[in-house]
Amino acid sequence: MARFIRVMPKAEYHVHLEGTLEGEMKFMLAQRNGITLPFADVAAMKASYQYHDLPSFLAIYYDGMKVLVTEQDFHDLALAYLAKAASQNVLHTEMFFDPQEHLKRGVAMETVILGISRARAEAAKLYGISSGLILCFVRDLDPHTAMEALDAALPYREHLVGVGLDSDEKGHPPGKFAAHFAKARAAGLKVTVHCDVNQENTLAHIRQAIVDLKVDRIDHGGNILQSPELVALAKQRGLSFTVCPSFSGQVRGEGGDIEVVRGMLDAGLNVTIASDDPAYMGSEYLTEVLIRAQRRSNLTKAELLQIERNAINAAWLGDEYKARML
Ligand code: ES4
Ligand code: ZN
Repeated sequence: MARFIRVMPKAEYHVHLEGTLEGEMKFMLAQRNGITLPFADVAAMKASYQYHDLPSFLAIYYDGMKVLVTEQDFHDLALAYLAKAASQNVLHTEMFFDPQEHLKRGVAMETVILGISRARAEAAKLYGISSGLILCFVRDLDPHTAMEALDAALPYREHLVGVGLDSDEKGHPPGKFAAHFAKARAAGLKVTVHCDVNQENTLAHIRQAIVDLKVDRIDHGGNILQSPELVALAKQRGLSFTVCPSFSGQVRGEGGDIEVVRGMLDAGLNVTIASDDPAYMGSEYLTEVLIRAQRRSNLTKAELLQIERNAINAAWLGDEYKARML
């Protein structure tokens, strides 16, 4: 079964590029940029990756990304992830990034986007992997800075496929960003939002996302199983869900996404599986995450193929391109 998962063609839509920053690269970039990390070595740093909830994870994740400064840094980060994904037979990936965190530190939007895009072009040539880029609004920062990030990115519109909404969900419903999503849509971008499992008011957030914002995808979203009405609506819309069993497995013990994969599949939802923040989750990339999900939910080979078919179908690419991949 593990071999089947390893060789199966795959696609990934829920991976935060800053969450693919491996300890070794963090040390290398810190040295290159003259930044001192408060750890003796990579092992000590990795040992500090202890989380008990989403905020305690996010604090470590945001602190870690401070070593990303130059265009070359963003290039190296993206190329390393794309090489790893391609080595696992990921044919296509759409990657999140959190520009507000970089703008805040004085790193220009151009530096971030052009570095990542240079890596995307190289990876397409070197490894045959295609990719898209999704600008995430950091929902617990001032919404005004999210609008500034969008405005700064729009001159680079052709480098993006969509916008997302991530970070700490508590007290920050998707509806708070309605104007941001409307502006992104007007520019032809797709929309997805994180509605993480077992956060506060998750069902209300899912309803806002589907009914009010008419999102194109939902990230996580497993609490939808509590509402047959919303399940029916999601199916009617053909919405896909990006479920991250590894992240939830590590942050909340046995709770979270790993618990909902079987139920979501049985409910007939378009489930896709993704790695979220692999460098912070024991370096579990898509193959390892699928192996974890397979074991926990007793997924059959047919179901695994269905999950990856769902993923290919959910790509924010033209139909002609998708037909070639299938
Ligand atoms: C994130 Cl809400 C959330 N979950 C996992 N990784 C993240 N990176 C930024 N926001
Ligand atoms: Zn995420």
